[in-house]
Amino acid sequence: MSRIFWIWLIFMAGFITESWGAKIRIDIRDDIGFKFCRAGTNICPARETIAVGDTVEWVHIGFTSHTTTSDSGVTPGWDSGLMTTGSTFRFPFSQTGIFPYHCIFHSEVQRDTVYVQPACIAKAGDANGDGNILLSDVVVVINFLFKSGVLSPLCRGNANGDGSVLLSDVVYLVNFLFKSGAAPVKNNECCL
Ligand SMILES: [Ca+2]
Ligand SMILES: [Ca+2]
Repeated sequence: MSRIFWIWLIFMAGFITESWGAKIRIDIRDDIGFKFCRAGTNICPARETIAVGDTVEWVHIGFTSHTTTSDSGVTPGWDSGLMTTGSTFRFPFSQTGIFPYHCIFHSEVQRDTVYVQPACIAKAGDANGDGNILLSDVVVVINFLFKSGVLSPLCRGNANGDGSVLLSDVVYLVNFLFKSGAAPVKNNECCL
């Protein structure tokens, strides 16, 4: 393999890592009180719900000094340090969870929370990952349960959304396919 190919591959890998997830902007304001707001709106606090891998970018569009600082005990945490008009701070969220934060100068009133959900990478019930829910998916779940077959991610087989993959999911899928039963329930990263 040529050296140029490897350099290209490493470059592309870096590019893909860099572009993983969306960027969500939150405005830091003090014109309507000390607040964190959804970008370009008066929805404050922003209370943004994002997916794992997304990055929040705080943009200071106020006049006085602020920070975006995770509450004590929040892991992984962040602290922008002092921000002034026009400055920005980015933090990538790599774990699911609830992340409360505040401005250290106005912590009584300037508070917000980022809610991080699993990234959607699969579809519940589509056990073989081909995009459709068919009898072949039932077979995959049966193989997983009784023949050490592979099911990845596990939520693909959790058709009834109760948190585990059991025979009841096979029954659920069969009912969906042949008896007009309810559709598989979105769960965890199977939320497509
Ligand atoms: Ca399928
Ligand atoms: Ca289940």
